[in-house]
Amino acid sequence: MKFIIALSALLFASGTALAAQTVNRGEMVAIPGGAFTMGSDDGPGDERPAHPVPVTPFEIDRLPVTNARFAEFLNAIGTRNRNGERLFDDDDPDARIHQQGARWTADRGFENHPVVEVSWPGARDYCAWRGKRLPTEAEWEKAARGTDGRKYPWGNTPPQRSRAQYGARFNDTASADAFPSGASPYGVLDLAGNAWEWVSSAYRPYPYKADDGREDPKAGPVRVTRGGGHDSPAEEITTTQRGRQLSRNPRSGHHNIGFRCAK
Ligand SMILES: [Ca+2]
Ligand SMILES: [Ca+2]
Repeated sequence: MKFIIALSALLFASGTALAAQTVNRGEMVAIPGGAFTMGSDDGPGDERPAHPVPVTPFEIDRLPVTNARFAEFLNAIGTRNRNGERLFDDDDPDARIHQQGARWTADRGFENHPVVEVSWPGARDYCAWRGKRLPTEAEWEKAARGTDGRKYPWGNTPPQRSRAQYGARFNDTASADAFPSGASPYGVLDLAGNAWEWVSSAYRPYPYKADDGREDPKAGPVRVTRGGGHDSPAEEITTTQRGRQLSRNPRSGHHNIGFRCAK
């Protein structure tokens, strides 16, 4: 009897701990400051070497920006900004937001999928419109892997389809909130797979240095994308992958690139 009481107390306690981890349903997640291990020693050349990088505390969106959320921006701002930069490839057959009458509306069934076909200026302007900004490459990676150098947001076990959308057909995106078991140590979702994610950083060799010009908004032209997409193979959805094989002209949108915001 004593054993049963002790066991149920234990189960209750672990259930409570689990609830505390998953109960935070806020839009943004606070990531503590401090150094973390960025890059890897055994991945592609552009991920090397693994090196400590400090970050200051920041918040990041729990989920990637969805088609429904981006439609609100298109209704307020349009598909080009004041400088004439193209924000969204509305004429691309891979876009999942269309005009119904005068209103931009997410395609039925795709409301909660990550938005794609947004250019890098479109991602930057969207975040500013929400009072946020794009995460840096270092911030994205810390939000994804924490401080223990893990290979995937959930740990080091190889990807399974229950944790992320990858290895799927062209344009076969999933709901942004479909993979709770793919959460990072901080509870950030859908980092691996589904849509690659624009970050603020220009694509430059490591070591990552925030003050060497790569965070200059005019630097570039090529920007880093992170996390891998729905049509990526398993080896591309690591926390360290920098999207080197990907076509990612920042002035255009792409069928497998979305983004999320930080502040
Ligand atoms: Ca992603
Ligand atoms: Ca396009």
